[in-house]
Amino acid sequence: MKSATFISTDVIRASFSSAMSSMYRTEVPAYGTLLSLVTKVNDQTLAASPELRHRLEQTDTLDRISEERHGAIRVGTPAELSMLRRVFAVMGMYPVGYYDLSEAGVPVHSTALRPVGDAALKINPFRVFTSLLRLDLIADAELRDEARKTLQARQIFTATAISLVEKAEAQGGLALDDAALFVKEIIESFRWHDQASVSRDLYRRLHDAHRLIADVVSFKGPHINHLTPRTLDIDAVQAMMPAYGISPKAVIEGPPTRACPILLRQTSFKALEESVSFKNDQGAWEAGSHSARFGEIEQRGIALTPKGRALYDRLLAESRKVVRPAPDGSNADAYTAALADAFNAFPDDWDSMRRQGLGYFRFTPVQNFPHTSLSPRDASDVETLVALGAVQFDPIVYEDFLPVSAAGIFQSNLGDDDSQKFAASPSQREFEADLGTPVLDEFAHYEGLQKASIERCRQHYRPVAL
Ligand code: OOG
Ligand code: NI
Repeated sequence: MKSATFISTDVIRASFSSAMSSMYRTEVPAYGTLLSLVTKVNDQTLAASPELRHRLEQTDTLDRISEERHGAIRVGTPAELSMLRRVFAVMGMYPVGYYDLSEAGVPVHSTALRPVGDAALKINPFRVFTSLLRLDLIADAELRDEARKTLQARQIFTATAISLVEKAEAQGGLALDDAALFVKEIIESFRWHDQASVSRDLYRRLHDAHRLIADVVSFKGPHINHLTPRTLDIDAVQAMMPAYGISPKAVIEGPPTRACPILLRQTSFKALEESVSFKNDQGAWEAGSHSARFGEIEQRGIALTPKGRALYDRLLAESRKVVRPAPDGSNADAYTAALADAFNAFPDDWDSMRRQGLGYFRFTPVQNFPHTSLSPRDASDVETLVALGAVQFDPIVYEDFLPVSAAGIFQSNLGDDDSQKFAASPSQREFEADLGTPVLDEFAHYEGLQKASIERCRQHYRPVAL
């Protein structure tokens, strides 16, 4: 009864996603350019492929494409991370997956805060790649202490935002006015601040330890560092970017171009050098610069099963043994060719992928199929239902991230001079303790979606008891 007056978490998330997008368009105009380019390419792709349009319409997912994006933020302390988890829960976003980036030379570990479940994803799939800085990976103890003290002294959320999170938790949701205020206040945490909160000297020392450490520690808050629209044809957008005045990174991360896209392909443009200022000993502001914010696009394909993912990982590793993409793009063509070559071993049609158990699918009853032609035995077996044309299957979209791609995106924005290496030290238990909850296992989640769709088909064709 009381809950009827609360705004749905999906609506709060959609409103937040749209507010973030307008803020970022104002802050980073190239993001706006990228958005128009993506919209144009998506429209062209849909016009050229009525079949794709039809499939997206049928699965009720056409509308989400143009709305779709992800963002990324980096926080500095366990307290910030756990508060973020509570903030995002108000918008129906929960931690899925654990990503250890230390292995790739980036001193963070991460999760995706995102909606789970079919209904929520259809309404708005906005997700945030959320990283926690690993101060334990800073070798210099003195610098580590200074960084920790600086982070402990900041408050990244407004007092109103915190009280609204507490209110939402206590009463189980937010009413209209509170929800609008919540979005307005939370946006403040992700805004860009060009006045650093550390001295130029400390900034330089943090930067020497790792550019990312300087980015997280030196500012008032965890500015959103990119927002990523989803394109239906990433090769086309990549090729058109230069004509729009944007220069993309050398190669697209992830799998090669395919008829049936798998997982995730991503590319980005380099972080911009931005003016910032540092306070000197006399209390006056002095000009400096920092590069943090960039643009990215992605194309999403089918979520793979552990078997499919193992095949993907193996083929990617094989191709990288032949050619490793150089950051300057000098061997981009050779890399693309080696990647395509390795992935010849990955079936490129939905039927084979389903039959070989490589990807997750959503099964739905075909409209107007005559129930009477089915025996109870046929009706209980989804493969038989598929063979008889009673059930159709559509790929379940991969909603998560890829550590190798994420590392490529991080690296393309860190510059090629970054020689610092960290020992690989995955630490999921510690991350979950800092977050305040375990992360959801992505495979279990996709498996659950597939199973539920099979169950709905069985129910649909269940013989009616006489
Ligand atoms: C996050 C990089 C990872 C992606 O799309 O894989 C990411 C960051 O730079 O903070 O966003
Ligand atoms: Ni990203």
